[in-house]
Amino acid sequence: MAHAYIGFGSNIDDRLTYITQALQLLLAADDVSLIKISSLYETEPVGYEEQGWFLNGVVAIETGLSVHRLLPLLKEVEGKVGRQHRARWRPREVDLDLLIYDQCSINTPNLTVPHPEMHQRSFVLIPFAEIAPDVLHPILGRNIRTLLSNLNDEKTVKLMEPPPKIDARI
Ligand code: PH2
Ligand code: MG
Ligand code: MG
Repeated sequence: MAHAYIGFGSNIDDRLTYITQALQLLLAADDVSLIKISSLYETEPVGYEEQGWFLNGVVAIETGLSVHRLLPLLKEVEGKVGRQHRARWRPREVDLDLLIYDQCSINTPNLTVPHPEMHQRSFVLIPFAEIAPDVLHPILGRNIRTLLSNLNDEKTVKLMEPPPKIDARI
């Protein structure tokens, strides 16, 4: 069994509903079980800035799926929740990004693991550090807590208040 960490985000319409549906579908899949879900954070958009704020978080799962099966599952869940195709970095109903899969390091045209930008983004590292501060980044050789404390990202990331209750069961 592998441990995988998936970042999720939404910045359109009812963000919480999209995220809840995506987590329910992911966790209902064969060979995927929940370890932990972070709190949700309201985050300022990074990259293309003329868009609404995101809700972001990170989920830790245990899975028997290989990376090459997990990735299509994430895309399938995004589609089922209703993600529309738009240009890169534009608003999205839901985005599921594979951040870390055990200590695997993979670099192919379709897939880069660990996620190439994860260590530069506070909207990823803050929720990640909340649930799994000791996980090592397979390439940088630092744990998530250290990556976060070394990070210089000015973008606002604030805990969602009041904390929503995400029911990850279907
Ligand atoms: N995702 C992006 C680009 N910018 N900004 C925030 N705050 N949260 C995101 O999830 C996000 C982003 C590309 O996937
Ligand atoms: Mg993304
Ligand atoms: Mg993505």
